[in-house]
Amino acid sequence: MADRMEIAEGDITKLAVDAIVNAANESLLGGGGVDGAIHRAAGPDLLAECRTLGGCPTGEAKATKGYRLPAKHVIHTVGPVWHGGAAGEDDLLASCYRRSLEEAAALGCRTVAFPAVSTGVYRFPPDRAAAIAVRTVKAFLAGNETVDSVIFCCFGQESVEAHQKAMAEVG
Ligand code: AR6
Repeated sequence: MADRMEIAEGDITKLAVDAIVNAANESLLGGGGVDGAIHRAAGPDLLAECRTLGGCPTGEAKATKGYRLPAKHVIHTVGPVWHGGAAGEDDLLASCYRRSLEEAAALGCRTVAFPAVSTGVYRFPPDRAAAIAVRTVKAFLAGNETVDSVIFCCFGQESVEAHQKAMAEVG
């Protein structure tokens, strides 16, 4: 399984994969962080398609095309805001990864890249988030043959180290 999961550092908007995942908010109408970067790189047609989706609940995922991105599709997921860990945050974050992969598989995507959902503006602790991400992706890949490989696209060294640690423990 470890050979189907990989850590990369850098800007997810540059990756020529079948699908990149966006860490969006419930409106799906754009924002800062990776969401802002994806909308800037994809161009205005992405926002136009997002407007037709009617938002997205936390823990869920919805797909659009990639427009000007090198990625064919964008899977928009809404991570939980961190409220201390007793408000269902772990399960909601796991659901983001699982539901995003289900959407990607339904579109026939073989390569999927994730940012570290919820670990920016939404303040989810990076180590805890990385452990959930790696564990959930590993479990999904074990039961799915459409998605071949998943890239954890980390922005900054702290995120890289959190995912390396999680891979060593779980992967
Ligand atoms: N490529 C890869 N990762 C990135 C990039 C990039 N270009 N830019 C930032 N990151 P965040 P959240 C990392 O805040 O915590 C938005 O306004 C970043 O360093 O983007 O889920 C939405 O509209 C961090 O590790 O998402 C929502 O309102 C990770 O991506 C809200 O923020 C996630 O940080 C969602 O907050």
